Amino acid sequence: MRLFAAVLPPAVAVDELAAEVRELKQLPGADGLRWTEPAGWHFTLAFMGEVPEETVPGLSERLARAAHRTEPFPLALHGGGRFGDRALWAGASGRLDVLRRLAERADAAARKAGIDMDRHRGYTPHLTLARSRAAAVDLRPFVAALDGFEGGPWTVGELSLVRSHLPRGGITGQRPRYEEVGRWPFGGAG
Ligand code: 2AM
Repeated sequence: MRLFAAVLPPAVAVDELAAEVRELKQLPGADGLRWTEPAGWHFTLAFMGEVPEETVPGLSERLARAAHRTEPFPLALHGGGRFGDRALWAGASGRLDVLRRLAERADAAARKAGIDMDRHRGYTPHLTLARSRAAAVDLRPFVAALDGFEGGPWTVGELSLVRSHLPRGGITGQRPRYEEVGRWPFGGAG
């Protein structure tokens, strides 16, 4: 099954961002983008790709340990950015250092569970809002519009393992469906 570890924002944060995204969708070019659904919004920590069923218990055990070693930390949705003209995303503020450490721990957990992880080129905390369709859309005005966006902070207290169900037959416009298959609380501070 296709899996990734993630931090899921709480409903209040999702609602704030959804209101912001409604504004973004009024901008020229918005129709040329494939927007992600609020119900699936997440900050990816480590993408594992296809993982055999028998690997999941060991992976879960190691992710539980990674979570236990992490202290709860504040995070807020903040501004945005883009990956070239391919993807538009919302960024974060708060303890990005702890988020980054958590991403490293999730990556290490997956490796120790025997999953062949890509060598990552630096971790960019991001929540993907839209991807371009075939024709490139200039994403700069969208990033500029997100510039002043600051959601309310929340305390991240758990790590999630999410399964991605890809759309059948790659039908254009269809999005993957995400299903949380595991969740582990962080350990105490320190
Ligand atoms: P993205 O949002 O930047 O596309 C589920 O696919 C999540 O895993 C997405 O948030 C996606 O990031 C992330 N991811 C990281 N590497 C990936 C890869 N090689 N293929 C698909 N998704 C990947």
